[in-house]
Amino acid sequence: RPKVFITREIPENGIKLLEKEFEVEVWEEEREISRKVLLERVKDVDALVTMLSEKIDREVFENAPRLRIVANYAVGYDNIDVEEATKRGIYVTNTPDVLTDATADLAFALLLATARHLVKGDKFVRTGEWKRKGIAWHPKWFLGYDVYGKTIGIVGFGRIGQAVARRAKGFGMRILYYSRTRKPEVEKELNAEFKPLEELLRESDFVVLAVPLTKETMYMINEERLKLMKPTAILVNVARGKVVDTRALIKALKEGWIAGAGLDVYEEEPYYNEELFSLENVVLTPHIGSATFGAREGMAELVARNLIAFKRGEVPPTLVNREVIKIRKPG
Ligand code: 8YV
Repeated sequence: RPKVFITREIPENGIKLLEKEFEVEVWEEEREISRKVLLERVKDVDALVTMLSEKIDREVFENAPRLRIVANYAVGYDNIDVEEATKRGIYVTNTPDVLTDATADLAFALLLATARHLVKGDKFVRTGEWKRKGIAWHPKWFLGYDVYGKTIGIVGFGRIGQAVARRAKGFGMRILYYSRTRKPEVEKELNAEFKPLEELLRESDFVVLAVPLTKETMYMINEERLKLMKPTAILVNVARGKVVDTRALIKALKEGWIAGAGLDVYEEEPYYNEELFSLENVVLTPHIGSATFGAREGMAELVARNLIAFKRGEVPPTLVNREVIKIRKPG
């Protein structure tokens, strides 16, 4: 039986499916696998299930002469050198769809939490600050930004961007979007207007980033673009940290070019930045966009379905590099 190595403990449902067809090995430690150990462990594997925290590049491929398929346990695959994989006839798959709603929910949670000072309010209650003050309420306390009926600008209008728009519709929002390609059918369905990025930034009360990390989107939100945003606007990032120039963002938050930010992703992860953490107008989560029971199980099942399809000589359902089929047939 072919051997698959899984670099993290993924939900049981995926492992069970894989065990029917593969010899399965799982890295069970809580800590990430080190580069050195990864290079060692891939030596005799036919398939690999990887996480965003692992760089899967030429060196990994060179150490894995039997490797035929890499199934990323994520929708984004900026951790994988897909071009190099394709050249070598290695299949690469990801986990779209199953995590779309979970990620869009988190984007909205960050949007609401930032706009309405949820975290600051929670701290105020639980630390006893409220009681110490001895005042039941004050009309000027914790004033936040209205959400209902405001304008949302969604940067990246793929599955997750569109799912954010669906939620925004329920909030009576005007929906603007920017994307590489215009999507006329969805524009109609969601009542969304396409805008060039600069215009979107100028007009939006909330800007949500939902683009993949590519050469084009790297540091897309820089100082110049942050300056275009409204001083009352809130930026939400559930995409990748490197889509935003963090130094410029901190400046923008400190100097009031924008009102706040809700971030789930960072330039490096794990992330630590005292300057950012000292700001009260940010809400921070540790890259948990897809961290729901349902999404994680869906991801595990999809990873397994991709590997099993490949083993049976079928095209994996969520293959990223279709060009690879010309180089090597699945199986
Ligand atoms: C990852 C993500 O799945 O899917 C993505 O692209 O960013 C997350 O949902 C998670 O970090 C595990 O790799």
